[in-house]
Amino acid sequence: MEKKVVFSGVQPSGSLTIGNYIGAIKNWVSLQDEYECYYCIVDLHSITVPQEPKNLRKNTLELLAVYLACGLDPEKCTLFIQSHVSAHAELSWVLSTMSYMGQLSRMTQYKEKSQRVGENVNAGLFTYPVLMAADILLYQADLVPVGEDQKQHLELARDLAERFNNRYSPTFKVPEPLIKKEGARIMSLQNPQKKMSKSDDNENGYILILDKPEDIRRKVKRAVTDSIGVVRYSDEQPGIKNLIEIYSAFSKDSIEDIEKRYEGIGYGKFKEDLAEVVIEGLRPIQEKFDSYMKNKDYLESVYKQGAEKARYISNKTLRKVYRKIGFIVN
Ligand code: ATP
Ligand code: LTN
Repeated sequence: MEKKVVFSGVQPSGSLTIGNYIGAIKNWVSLQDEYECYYCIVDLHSITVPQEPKNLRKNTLELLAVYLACGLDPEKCTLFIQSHVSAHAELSWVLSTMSYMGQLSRMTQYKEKSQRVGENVNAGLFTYPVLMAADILLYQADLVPVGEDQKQHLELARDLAERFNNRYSPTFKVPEPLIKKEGARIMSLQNPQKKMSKSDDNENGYILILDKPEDIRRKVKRAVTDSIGVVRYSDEQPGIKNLIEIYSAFSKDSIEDIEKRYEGIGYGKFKEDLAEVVIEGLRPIQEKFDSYMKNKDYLESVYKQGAEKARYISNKTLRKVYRKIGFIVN
Protein backbone atom coordinates (compact mmCIF):
# COMPACT_ATOMS: atom_id res chain seq x y z
CA MET A 1 0.00 0.00 0.00
CA GLU A 2 1.15 3.54 -0.75
CA LYS A 3 2.13 5.66 2.21
CA LYS A 4 -0.24 8.45 3.15
CA VAL A 5 1.00 11.97 2.42
CA VAL A 6 1.60 14.63 5.09
CA PHE A 7 2.18 18.32 4.34
CA SER A 8 2.86 21.22 6.69
CA GLY A 9 4.77 24.47 6.92
CA VAL A 10 5.92 27.30 9.15
CA GLN A 11 6.59 30.91 8.18
CA PRO A 12 10.14 32.25 8.50
CA SER A 13 8.73 35.37 10.15
CA GLY A 14 10.90 35.24 13.27
CA SER A 15 12.34 32.94 15.85
CA LEU A 16 10.09 30.00 16.73
CA THR A 17 8.33 29.72 20.07
CA ILE A 18 7.78 26.57 22.10
CA GLY A 19 4.14 26.95 20.90
CA ASN A 20 5.30 26.30 17.33
CA TYR A 21 7.39 23.41 18.58
CA ILE A 22 4.75 21.72 20.72
CA GLY A 23 1.81 22.49 18.42
CA ALA A 24 3.50 21.67 15.14
CA ILE A 25 7.12 20.57 14.64
CA LYS A 26 7.29 18.06 17.51
CA ASN A 27 4.40 16.17 15.92
CA TRP A 28 5.94 16.33 12.47
CA VAL A 29 8.95 14.40 13.72
CA SER A 30 6.85 11.47 14.87
CA LEU A 31 5.11 11.25 11.48
CA GLN A 32 8.19 10.98 9.29
CA ASP A 33 8.70 7.23 9.71
CA GLU A 34 5.19 6.25 8.78
CA TYR A 35 4.17 8.79 6.14
CA GLU A 36 5.45 10.47 3.01
CA CYS A 37 6.13 13.90 4.54
CA TYR A 38 6.67 17.31 2.98
CA TYR A 39 7.71 20.08 5.37
CA CYS A 40 7.96 23.51 3.86
CA ILE A 41 9.38 26.87 4.89
CA VAL A 42 6.61 29.15 3.66
CA ASP A 43 8.50 32.30 2.73
CA LEU A 44 5.82 33.44 0.27
CA HIS A 45 3.35 33.54 3.16
CA SER A 46 5.70 35.46 5.42
CA ILE A 47 5.81 38.54 3.15
CA THR A 48 2.12 39.22 3.82
CA VAL A 49 3.55 41.27 6.67
CA PRO A 50 6.59 43.49 6.03
CA GLN A 51 9.92 41.65 6.32
CA GLU A 52 13.39 43.15 6.33
CA PRO A 53 15.18 41.32 3.45
CA LYS A 54 18.27 40.68 5.55
CA ASN A 55 16.21 39.20 8.38
CA LEU A 56 14.03 37.14 6.05
CA ARG A 57 17.13 35.51 4.55
CA LYS A 58 18.53 34.81 8.02
CA ASN A 59 15.23 33.53 9.42
CA THR A 60 14.71 31.19 6.47
CA LEU A 61 18.07 29.50 6.89
CA GLU A 62 17.66 29.39 10.66
CA LEU A 63 14.26 27.77 10.30
CA LEU A 64 15.76 25.02 8.19
CA ALA A 65 18.41 24.48 10.88
CA VAL A 66 15.63 24.36 13.50
CA TYR A 67 13.74 21.76 11.45
CA LEU A 68 16.86 19.59 11.34
CA ALA A 69 17.75 20.23 14.99
CA CYS A 70 14.25 19.16 16.07
CA GLY A 71 14.83 15.83 14.39
CA LEU A 72 13.43 16.14 10.88
CA ASP A 73 15.61 13.95 8.70
CA PRO A 74 16.07 14.80 5.00
CA GLU A 75 16.56 11.09 4.32
CA LYS A 76 13.03 10.45 5.55
CA CYS A 77 11.10 13.56 4.53
CA THR A 78 11.24 16.37 1.98
CA LEU A 79 12.37 19.71 3.43
CA PHE A 80 12.11 22.68 1.09
CA ILE A 81 11.59 26.40 0.66
CA GLN A 82 8.25 27.42 -0.84
CA SER A 83 9.57 30.09 -3.24
CA HIS A 84 11.86 27.49 -4.85
CA VAL A 85 8.81 25.71 -6.25
CA SER A 86 6.87 27.98 -8.59
CA ALA A 87 3.86 25.65 -8.73
CA HIS A 88 2.71 27.05 -5.36
CA ALA A 89 2.16 30.55 -6.70
CA GLU A 90 0.68 29.17 -9.94
CA LEU A 91 -1.93 26.93 -8.34
CA SER A 92 -2.71 29.67 -5.85
CA TRP A 93 -3.76 31.91 -8.74
CA VAL A 94 -6.06 29.25 -10.17
CA LEU A 95 -7.64 28.60 -6.77
CA SER A 96 -8.12 32.30 -6.12
CA THR A 97 -10.48 32.41 -9.10
CA MET A 98 -12.57 29.77 -7.34
CA SER A 99 -12.51 31.35 -3.84
CA TYR A 100 -15.34 33.47 -2.51
CA MET A 101 -14.56 36.87 -1.02
CA GLY A 102 -17.16 36.16 1.67
CA GLN A 103 -15.42 33.06 2.97
CA LEU A 104 -12.00 34.71 2.90
CA SER A 105 -13.26 37.74 4.80
CA ARG A 106 -14.49 35.48 7.62
CA MET A 107 -11.04 34.05 8.34
CA THR A 108 -10.10 34.80 11.95
CA GLN A 109 -6.40 35.20 11.19
CA TYR A 110 -7.20 37.72 8.44
CA LYS A 111 -9.52 39.68 10.70
CA GLU A 112 -6.93 39.78 13.49
CA LYS A 113 -3.92 40.60 11.34
CA SER A 114 -5.70 43.21 9.22
CA GLN A 115 -6.88 44.91 12.38
CA ARG A 116 -3.32 45.04 13.62
CA VAL A 117 -2.10 46.53 10.33
CA GLY A 118 -4.79 49.22 10.32
CA GLU A 119 -5.67 51.06 7.09
CA ASN A 120 -3.76 49.75 4.09
CA VAL A 121 -4.34 46.03 4.34
CA ASN A 122 -2.49 44.28 1.52
CA ALA A 123 -4.32 41.81 -0.72
CA GLY A 124 -1.86 39.05 0.14
CA LEU A 125 -3.09 38.98 3.71
CA PHE A 126 -6.57 38.36 2.30
CA THR A 127 -5.59 35.60 -0.13
CA TYR A 128 -3.11 34.02 2.31
CA PRO A 129 -5.35 30.95 2.93
CA VAL A 130 -5.68 30.33 -0.83
CA LEU A 131 -1.91 30.01 -1.13
CA MET A 132 -1.99 27.67 1.86
CA ALA A 133 -4.62 25.54 0.11
CA ALA A 134 -2.37 25.40 -2.97
CA ASP A 135 0.56 24.22 -0.81
CA ILE A 136 -1.45 21.34 0.54
CA LEU A 137 -3.36 20.29 -2.58
CA LEU A 138 -0.29 20.21 -4.85
CA TYR A 139 1.09 17.24 -2.91
CA GLN A 140 -2.24 15.40 -2.64
CA ALA A 141 -1.81 15.52 1.12
CA ASP A 142 -4.00 13.28 3.27
CA LEU A 143 -3.02 14.87 6.57
CA VAL A 144 -1.95 18.33 7.66
CA PRO A 145 -0.47 18.51 11.19
CA VAL A 146 -1.05 22.02 12.56
CA GLY A 147 -2.05 23.88 15.70
CA GLU A 148 -5.68 24.67 16.46
CA ASP A 149 -5.48 28.17 14.93
CA GLN A 150 -5.11 26.73 11.41
CA LYS A 151 -8.30 24.66 11.42
CA GLN A 152 -10.34 27.28 9.57
CA HIS A 153 -7.71 27.54 6.83
CA LEU A 154 -7.81 23.77 6.43
CA GLU A 155 -11.56 23.95 5.97
CA LEU A 156 -11.01 26.29 3.03
CA ALA A 157 -8.48 23.91 1.49
CA ARG A 158 -11.05 21.12 1.74
CA ASP A 159 -13.78 23.29 0.20
CA LEU A 160 -11.56 24.29 -2.70
CA ALA A 161 -10.52 20.69 -3.37
CA GLU A 162 -14.16 19.59 -3.45
CA ARG A 163 -15.22 22.55 -5.57
CA PHE A 164 -12.54 21.84 -8.16
CA ASN A 165 -13.25 18.09 -8.16
CA ASN A 166 -16.96 18.74 -8.66
CA ARG A 167 -16.55 21.36 -11.37
CA TYR A 168 -14.02 19.33 -13.41
CA SER A 169 -13.36 15.77 -12.26
CA PRO A 170 -11.61 14.17 -9.28
CA THR A 171 -8.19 15.82 -9.15
CA PHE A 172 -7.32 16.68 -5.57
CA LYS A 173 -7.22 14.60 -2.43
CA VAL A 174 -9.43 16.26 0.22
CA PRO A 175 -7.04 16.81 3.17
CA GLU A 176 -7.76 16.28 6.87
CA PRO A 177 -6.32 18.42 9.65
CA LEU A 178 -4.27 16.58 12.25
CA ILE A 179 -4.60 18.48 15.50
CA LYS A 180 -3.38 16.85 18.69
CA LYS A 181 -5.64 17.29 21.69
CA GLU A 182 -2.86 18.35 24.02
CA GLY A 183 -0.56 21.20 23.12
CA ALA A 184 -2.60 22.34 20.11
CA ARG A 185 -2.92 25.78 21.62
CA ILE A 186 -0.13 26.87 23.93
CA MET A 187 -1.10 30.16 25.53
CA SER A 188 0.84 33.33 26.25
CA LEU A 189 2.64 33.21 29.60
CA GLN A 190 1.45 36.75 30.26
CA ASN A 191 -2.15 36.28 29.17
CA PRO A 192 -3.50 32.73 29.21
CA GLN A 193 -6.53 33.84 27.13
CA LYS A 194 -4.24 34.60 24.18
CA LYS A 195 -2.27 32.20 21.97
CA MET A 196 1.51 32.20 22.47
CA SER A 197 2.80 33.96 19.39
CA LYS A 198 6.23 34.89 18.09
CA SER A 199 4.92 38.29 17.05
CA ASP A 200 3.77 39.23 20.57
CA ASP A 201 5.02 42.68 21.63
CA ASN A 202 5.69 41.43 25.14
CA GLU A 203 8.64 39.03 25.04
CA ASN A 204 7.71 37.63 28.44
CA GLY A 205 4.64 36.11 26.79
CA TYR A 206 6.63 33.53 24.85
CA ILE A 207 9.60 31.20 25.21
CA LEU A 208 11.69 30.80 22.07
CA ILE A 209 13.22 27.47 21.09
CA LEU A 210 16.58 29.25 21.08
CA ASP A 211 16.11 31.16 24.38
CA LYS A 212 18.98 31.04 26.88
CA PRO A 213 18.44 29.20 30.22
CA GLU A 214 18.41 32.42 32.24
CA ASP A 215 15.71 33.92 29.98
CA ILE A 216 13.60 30.77 30.29
CA ARG A 217 13.90 30.85 34.10
CA ARG A 218 12.89 34.51 34.18
CA LYS A 219 9.91 34.08 31.82
CA VAL A 220 8.54 31.03 33.65
CA LYS A 221 8.94 32.75 37.01
CA ARG A 222 6.94 35.73 35.76
CA ALA A 223 4.23 33.62 34.13
CA VAL A 224 0.74 34.66 35.17
CA THR A 225 -1.02 32.16 37.46
CA ASP A 226 -3.80 32.62 40.05
CA SER A 227 -4.37 32.78 43.78
CA ILE A 228 -5.86 29.28 44.14
CA GLY A 229 -2.46 27.74 44.84
CA VAL A 230 -3.16 24.20 43.61
CA VAL A 231 -1.32 22.65 40.64
CA ARG A 232 -4.38 21.38 38.83
CA TYR A 233 -5.32 21.01 35.15
CA SER A 234 -8.57 22.94 35.11
CA ASP A 235 -10.28 25.60 33.00
CA GLU A 236 -10.67 27.70 36.12
CA GLN A 237 -6.87 27.99 36.27
CA PRO A 238 -5.91 28.76 32.66
CA GLY A 239 -2.39 29.93 33.54
CA ILE A 240 -1.49 26.81 35.51
CA LYS A 241 -3.27 24.60 32.97
CA ASN A 242 -1.05 26.01 30.24
CA LEU A 243 2.11 25.51 32.32
CA ILE A 244 1.13 21.89 33.01
CA GLU A 245 0.69 21.34 29.27
CA ILE A 246 4.14 22.71 28.59
CA TYR A 247 5.59 20.56 31.39
CA SER A 248 3.92 17.47 29.99
CA ALA A 249 5.06 18.17 26.41
CA PHE A 250 8.71 18.43 27.42
CA SER A 251 8.87 15.78 30.17
CA LYS A 252 6.50 13.30 28.44
CA ASP A 253 4.88 12.80 31.90
CA SER A 254 1.11 12.53 31.90
CA ILE A 255 -1.02 15.39 33.20
CA GLU A 256 -2.23 13.18 36.08
CA ASP A 257 1.32 12.33 37.12
CA ILE A 258 2.25 15.99 37.20
CA GLU A 259 -0.81 16.90 39.26
CA LYS A 260 0.02 14.13 41.73
CA ARG A 261 3.69 15.08 41.98
CA TYR A 262 2.82 18.66 42.99
CA GLU A 263 0.01 17.88 45.39
CA GLY A 264 0.40 20.15 48.39
CA ILE A 265 3.40 21.90 46.82
CA GLY A 266 3.22 25.57 45.85
CA TYR A 267 3.59 27.26 42.47
CA GLY A 268 7.15 28.40 43.25
CA LYS A 269 8.66 24.92 43.20
CA PHE A 270 6.46 23.86 40.26
CA LYS A 271 7.69 26.80 38.21
CA GLU A 272 11.32 26.17 39.17
CA ASP A 273 11.05 22.56 38.00
CA LEU A 274 9.16 23.53 34.86
CA ALA A 275 11.93 25.94 33.82
CA GLU A 276 14.51 23.14 34.19
CA VAL A 277 12.35 20.68 32.24
CA VAL A 278 12.05 23.16 29.37
CA ILE A 279 15.77 24.04 29.48
CA GLU A 280 16.77 20.37 29.40
CA GLY A 281 14.25 19.63 26.63
CA LEU A 282 15.59 22.45 24.47
CA ARG A 283 19.28 21.88 25.17
CA PRO A 284 19.88 19.14 22.57
CA ILE A 285 17.90 21.10 19.98
CA GLN A 286 19.95 24.22 20.63
CA GLU A 287 23.23 22.32 20.42
CA LYS A 288 22.29 20.74 17.11
CA PHE A 289 21.03 24.08 15.82
CA ASP A 290 24.43 25.66 16.46
CA SER A 291 26.24 22.91 14.62
CA TYR A 292 23.90 23.05 11.59
CA MET A 293 24.29 26.82 11.39
CA LYS A 294 28.06 26.32 11.11
CA ASN A 295 27.53 24.14 8.06
CA LYS A 296 25.88 26.33 5.42
CA ASP A 297 26.91 23.98 2.61
CA TYR A 298 24.97 21.18 4.18
CA LEU A 299 21.89 23.40 4.65
CA GLU A 300 22.11 24.37 0.99
CA SER A 301 22.34 20.76 -0.11
CA VAL A 302 19.24 19.91 1.96
CA TYR A 303 17.03 22.63 0.51
CA LYS A 304 18.26 22.04 -3.04
CA GLN A 305 17.52 18.35 -2.88
CA GLY A 306 14.14 19.07 -1.25
CA ALA A 307 13.16 21.56 -3.96
CA GLU A 308 13.97 19.08 -6.70
CA LYS A 309 11.64 16.45 -5.29
CA ALA A 310 8.93 18.98 -4.44
CA ARG A 311 9.06 20.44 -7.97
CA TYR A 312 8.68 17.04 -9.54
CA ILE A 313 5.67 16.01 -7.43
CA SER A 314 3.88 19.37 -7.50
CA ASN A 315 4.28 19.79 -11.25
CA LYS A 316 2.42 16.57 -11.86
CA THR A 317 -0.62 17.99 -10.05
CA LEU A 318 -0.29 21.42 -11.64
CA ARG A 319 -0.20 20.02 -15.17
CA LYS A 320 -3.27 17.95 -14.45
CA VAL A 321 -5.07 21.06 -13.21
CA TYR A 322 -4.06 23.12 -16.25
CA ARG A 323 -5.21 20.41 -18.60
CA LYS A 324 -8.61 20.12 -16.92
CA ILE A 325 -9.18 23.87 -16.94
CA GLY A 326 -8.57 23.97 -20.69
CA PHE A 327 -5.09 25.47 -20.81
CA ILE A 328 -2.87 24.14 -23.57
CA VAL A 329 -0.20 22.21 -21.71
CA ASN A 330 3.16 22.04 -23.40
P1 ATP B 1 2.79 34.68 14.07
O1 ATP B 1 2.80 34.87 15.54
O2 ATP B 1 3.93 35.33 13.34
O3 ATP B 1 1.46 34.88 13.44
P2 ATP B 1 2.83 31.92 14.72
O4 ATP B 1 3.72 31.91 15.92
O5 ATP B 1 1.38 31.74 14.91
O6 ATP B 1 3.11 33.17 13.83
P3 ATP B 1 3.02 30.25 12.39
O7 ATP B 1 4.19 30.25 11.50
O8 ATP B 1 1.83 30.99 11.91
O9 ATP B 1 3.43 30.80 13.80
O10 ATP B 1 2.60 28.78 12.80
C1 ATP B 1 3.38 27.64 12.60
C2 ATP B 1 2.71 26.42 13.21
O11 ATP B 1 2.74 26.51 14.63
C3 ATP B 1 1.24 26.25 12.85
O12 ATP B 1 0.96 24.88 12.65
C4 ATP B 1 0.50 26.76 14.04
O13 ATP B 1 -0.77 26.17 14.18
C5 ATP B 1 1.44 26.34 15.17
N1 ATP B 1 1.31 27.21 16.32
C6 ATP B 1 1.58 28.53 16.37
N2 ATP B 1 1.39 29.03 17.59
C7 ATP B 1 0.96 28.00 18.38
C8 ATP B 1 0.58 27.88 19.75
N3 ATP B 1 0.58 28.92 20.56
N4 ATP B 1 0.21 26.66 20.20
C9 ATP B 1 0.21 25.59 19.38
N5 ATP B 1 0.54 25.64 18.07
C10 ATP B 1 0.92 26.82 17.56
N1 LTN C 1 -0.65 29.28 7.70
C1 LTN C 1 0.23 28.38 8.37
C2 LTN C 1 1.51 28.13 7.64
C3 LTN C 1 1.25 27.34 6.42
C4 LTN C 1 0.85 25.98 6.37
C5 LTN C 1 0.72 25.68 4.99
C6 LTN C 1 0.58 25.02 7.33
C7 LTN C 1 1.33 27.78 5.15
N2 LTN C 1 1.05 26.78 4.28
C8 LTN C 1 0.32 24.42 4.57
C9 LTN C 1 0.17 23.77 6.91
C10 LTN C 1 0.05 23.47 5.53
C11 LTN C 1 0.55 28.94 9.72
O1 LTN C 1 1.00 28.22 10.51
N3 LTN C 1 0.37 30.17 9.98
